[in-house]
Amino acid sequence: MTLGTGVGSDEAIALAEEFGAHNYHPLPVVAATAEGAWVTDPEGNRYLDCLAAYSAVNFGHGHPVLLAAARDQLDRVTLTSRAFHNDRLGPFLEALAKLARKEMVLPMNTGAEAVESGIKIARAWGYRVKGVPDGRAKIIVADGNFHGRTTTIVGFSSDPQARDGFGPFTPGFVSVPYGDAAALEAALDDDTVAVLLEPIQGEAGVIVPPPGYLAEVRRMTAERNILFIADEIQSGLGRTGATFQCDNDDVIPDLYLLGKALGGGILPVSAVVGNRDVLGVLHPGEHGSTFGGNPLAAAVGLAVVDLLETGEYQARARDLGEHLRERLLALVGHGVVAVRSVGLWAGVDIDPTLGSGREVCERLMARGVLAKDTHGSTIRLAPPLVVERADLDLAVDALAAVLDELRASPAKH
Ligand code: IF1
Repeated sequence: MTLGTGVGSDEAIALAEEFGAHNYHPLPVVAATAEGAWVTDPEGNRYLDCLAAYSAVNFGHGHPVLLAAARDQLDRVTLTSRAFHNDRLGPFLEALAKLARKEMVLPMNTGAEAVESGIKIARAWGYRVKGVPDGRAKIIVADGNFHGRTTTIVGFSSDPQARDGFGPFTPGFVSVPYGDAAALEAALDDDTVAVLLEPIQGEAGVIVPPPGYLAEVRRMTAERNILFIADEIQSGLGRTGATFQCDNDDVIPDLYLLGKALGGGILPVSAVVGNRDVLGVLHPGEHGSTFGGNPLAAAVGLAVVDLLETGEYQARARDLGEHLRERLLALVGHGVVAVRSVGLWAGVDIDPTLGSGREVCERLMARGVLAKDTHGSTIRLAPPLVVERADLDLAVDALAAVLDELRASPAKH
């Protein structure tokens, strides 16, 4: 028996397998409906979502306020392109700029587009404001970065799986060890226009830099008239217990790159947020996007900003994140090697002799919990910020049970 009008799980998987490019290896679970932190498959089985679409579903599946904003706008106007104005974009841009304590917003769609836009803006600013000779702009990035999947972005990735086979790549990027302020400072020179960093590296395994690192990056870039660009596409919008992860370090970057949760888990919405002295370098016709700033995205984005202005989701991430951290730390020595967490975002290193992250996630799925491995034996836990405390306990209890299972009989690698 299947719910609604979708196909059953087996058919859904078979069709995706036959007709879809194999650029993913999904867990064998099929979402048919979802609400809050829970996903239901076509046969009615329920799973606790501890991935939240890599932090794009911070406000939970089917948030009533966000759905209402989307439903209302669907009956008004959804897309005209930026060749004309619409009555939703201005209020969204104003609200987002104020949330970030900045002056201007460039609205885009996906995270990678925001990153690419940030790169173009930094280069244009370097040539037109800083005075770097044309073609010489250099951007410093960090080893272990993940900023998206375009050929320019994977070109400065240190992950062979992300970059091999996709060259030739865009020049003008230098990668330094993440968290090493001295190495970063040594890489800065007169042609450096920006430093692009994730305040916490997500795909690398929720890697939290040493205390003071971001403040050091802010100091050295400000001293040298270099832009500090914070990629908060995954770390931002409540996930780490603050509006932006940079807030937790009392750091204000020149540009915030935002995405994922900005679209409320409904549609792609991303943005570059900064001040006029940087974003003002763009002139009409120099950059754009068919869907960027469309009225449907703006209506949902404004509703997301309104939710963030309450501070409720940031507080939940802080308070519940403390509980999650305590529970996970109790597993260290019982199959867990290390835990890194800020707010409701945790990287958990499993003892590799017990099994891979994938193996652990497959067994969690069998216990009704959905999570995603990053690399090797690290799993990432990032439930929607609306998750209940009891559900967090359910997830950690399931992880403990899986680890007990594996310790009793380690998975065959
Ligand atoms: C996939 C990873 C996470 C991001 C940061 C920019 C982007 C992302 C910090 C690009 C996107 C997504 C992409 C998705 C899986 C997921 C991911 F595993 F790929 F690395 F979250 F860690 N900056 N991350 O995390 O945003 O263009 O996707 O909207 O590509 O498999 P996007």
